[in-house]
Amino acid sequence: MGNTEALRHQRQNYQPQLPPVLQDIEGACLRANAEAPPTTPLPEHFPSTQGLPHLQVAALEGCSASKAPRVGVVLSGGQAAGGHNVIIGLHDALLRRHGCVNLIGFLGGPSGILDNEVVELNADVIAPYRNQGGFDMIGSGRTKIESPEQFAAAKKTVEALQLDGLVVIGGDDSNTNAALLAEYFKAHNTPCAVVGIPKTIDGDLKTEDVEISFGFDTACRTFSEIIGNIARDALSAKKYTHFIKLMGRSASHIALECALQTHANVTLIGEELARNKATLRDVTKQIADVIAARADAGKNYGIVLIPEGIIEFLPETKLLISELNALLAKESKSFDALATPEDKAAFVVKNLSEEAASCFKAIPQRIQQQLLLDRDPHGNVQVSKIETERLFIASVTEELAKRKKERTFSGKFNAQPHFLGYEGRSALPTNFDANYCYSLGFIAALLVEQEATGYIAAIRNLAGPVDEWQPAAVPLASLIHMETRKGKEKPVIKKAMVELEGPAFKHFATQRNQWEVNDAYTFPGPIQFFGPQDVTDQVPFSLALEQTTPVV
Ligand code: FBP
Repeated sequence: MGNTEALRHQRQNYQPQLPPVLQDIEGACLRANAEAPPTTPLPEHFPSTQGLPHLQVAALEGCSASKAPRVGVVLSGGQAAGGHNVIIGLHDALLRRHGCVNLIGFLGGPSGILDNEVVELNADVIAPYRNQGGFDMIGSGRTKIESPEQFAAAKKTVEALQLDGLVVIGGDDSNTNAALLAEYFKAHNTPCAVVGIPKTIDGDLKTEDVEISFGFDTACRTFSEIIGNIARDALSAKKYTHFIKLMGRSASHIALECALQTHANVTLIGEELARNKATLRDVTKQIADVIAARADAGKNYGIVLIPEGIIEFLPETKLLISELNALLAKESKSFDALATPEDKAAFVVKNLSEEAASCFKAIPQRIQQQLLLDRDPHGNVQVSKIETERLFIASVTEELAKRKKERTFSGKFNAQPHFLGYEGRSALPTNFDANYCYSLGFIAALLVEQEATGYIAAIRNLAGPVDEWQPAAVPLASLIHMETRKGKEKPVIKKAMVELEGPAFKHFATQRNQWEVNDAYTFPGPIQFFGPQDVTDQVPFSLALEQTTPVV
């Protein structure tokens, strides 16, 4: 019988690559980066942690380890491949610098901090997770540490555990939390350094200094493999147009990266549609035009990529969602008391503005129900659960039927819906994510040991070979700006959206016309761990383009 775990075991033996300055972790130090002056846009929110310098990891004469720190680590939010390697990097760096490790993991995400639920992370516990996907070593969660009581509970826990450092592995919101916790601990004389690590498959935690979040590469490569397989099937069967929704929340980074990797016929980019003030009707027409042009060329098949957050960008669906959120928050009692889905639909139609109600009535019943029933604990529409791929299949079917009647479309249209998300979040990390995460763990170990609180670990020049990576740390407070969240102004890390003037989008924009009717699909195949380096050690195409490396 074969060994179904053979690859997993081989991966456990992979030794992640480190940039030179981290290879010699025993002699590594942090020093201020003179070229990046300290900036704190909102000093009033960070009186104790404002004005911190940007840091670089360097090998300095006479640099040596100080006392072995006691460190807690937490995984926060959705899974992203490589999280285990951050923890293992942290462990290995502490061991190499101090000869011993005092590392504990908070169970189930930030709630583990509030409830002081922990597990000791020693060499035996972490060993099975080397270079493995998922967050199952300690679990994750979406609890936010926001209220004064929660901050006080976090302080109580780190004091009870005598932690010198807390490493928060999370996305924009979790790193905002890390910035606020660092400030709170400093202001309350709790000597625990809080360090953030950029995690999320969505790719929306990104700045000039934080080039990419981990997990994005593995997720996009997994999705692109599947899209390539579907494209090959479409080319063979020649009878389906596949509508593929891709996870990624509001930003369309994943859709853009997958488009660059697979050359799908149509890829919607939410940020572009918003800039063009495109309506549902415009997008339907755009997709139908490509399907009709392909049909004229004898191609009754194709691939359409749809980012998860698209309906937040189209004016009428955006208005509908915001009115629904407000209405159902205000009228939750009367709404919940209604017995049937039909009664609920009638109730909202009666209470929405004319514009929002007509948008609601125009969308398929199945999607109407999702808008009304799949709501988060705050009562808001769960945008990620809306089957936009089916929404567009319905609207394009209608449009093409109309064109058929008018004799402007004579092709065939058979659609297949897909949703890619969970398939890519916990896959075996690519070499890029495995190396990146292991290195981030090393940087976090240095930051905690040197009491550098309020920083996010980062690496510059990530599109280059690992030998040329430049480990660094960026003050979290320098990334914070004010934003309206649930009707209140809050200091938060800004979500990075697709930059329409950036090289990745511009490259896509110059190529996409050729991908519409030509069958220019590329077939990336599965992530590879063995073989030539140009196959195993690829970097995300959008990152390469941003760092002016050509992609093919
Ligand atoms: P994070 O922002 O926490 O990294 O979440 C990533 C993500 O995969 C999103 O793309 C997606 O919308 C969301 O998680 C789904 O999360 P859940 O499975 O908890 O509903």
